[in-house]
Amino acid sequence: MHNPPIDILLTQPVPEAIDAELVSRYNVHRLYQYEQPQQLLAEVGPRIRGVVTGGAKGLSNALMDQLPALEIIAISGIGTDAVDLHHAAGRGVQVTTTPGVLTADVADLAMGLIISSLRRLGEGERLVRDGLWGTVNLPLARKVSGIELGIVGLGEVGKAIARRAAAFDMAIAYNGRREQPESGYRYEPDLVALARSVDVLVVAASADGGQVLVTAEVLDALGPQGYLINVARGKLVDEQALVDALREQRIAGAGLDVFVDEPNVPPALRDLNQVALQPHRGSATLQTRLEMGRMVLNNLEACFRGEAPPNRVTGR
Ligand code: 8YV
Repeated sequence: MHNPPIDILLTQPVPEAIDAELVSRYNVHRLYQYEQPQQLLAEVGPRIRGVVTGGAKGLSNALMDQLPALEIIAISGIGTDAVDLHHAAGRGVQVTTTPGVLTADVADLAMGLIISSLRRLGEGERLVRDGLWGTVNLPLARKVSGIELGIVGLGEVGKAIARRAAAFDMAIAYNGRREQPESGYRYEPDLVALARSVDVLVVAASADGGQVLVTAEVLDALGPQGYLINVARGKLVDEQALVDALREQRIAGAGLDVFVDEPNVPPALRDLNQVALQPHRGSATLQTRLEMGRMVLNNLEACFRGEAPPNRVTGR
């Protein structure tokens, strides 16, 4: 335990072992346990020196400004789009992430969503669970191996998806801010053209730019035999356009782990059989969340020792 004690705020749960380690070092306040968070913030807000949050959860400017002693926002994740980095820098607050350790998990889930949506695994499971096997015939599915795969964003996660896809004999192309000839994959600078040329489009891009990448035009280019997979951020896709394209069968299906307004998923998406759905589970394995938690601990400790945290995105 630091002396004098250091107060930190958790905006979402962390694995038990990480929570226990945090408790052994700091005064831990769990904001997510309060139905009236302002009650906690009024009491401890002025003392909070560190926040632990998720990539999707982030930290609003309003909440950041209720923490005058804040020194670090330690994100358990890689996305920084839910933190205003400019505002944090203006406050002298360091922001850290947990790069590298969740790449495999997110890529694995992307492959899972590709297989689940093309092979209609959800529909098959529901049919068996509902006791309808033998009375209801499931339509034939879409072959996975050998498809044309388009990756939106060939970052670490995008490259990991490509490596996995190659093992399924997929032909791989990508779109992104810059060409990466060393990758050996086909680069398509125009996202609409990429969508038109592939069977499955996987969104693996950073949302730090803030813009919608997958528009109605991209979805129409993907076409009635095409599938959209998203393991990045819901805000990268025009969600209403996606719902309309699915409903009107202008695309064949989707596999989605992220949504615009989590945890609120549009009923239209939940009702569609040809959509595989997951509640933002990209990095949600015990092994990976423990590794992320250990990186969070290292970032916090470095900051409170007055050193540059190893995974600093911005800061002093
Ligand atoms: C996080 C994420 O792991 O890494 C990110 O940016 O969105 C997630 O996969 C999740 O927010 C838990 O911290």
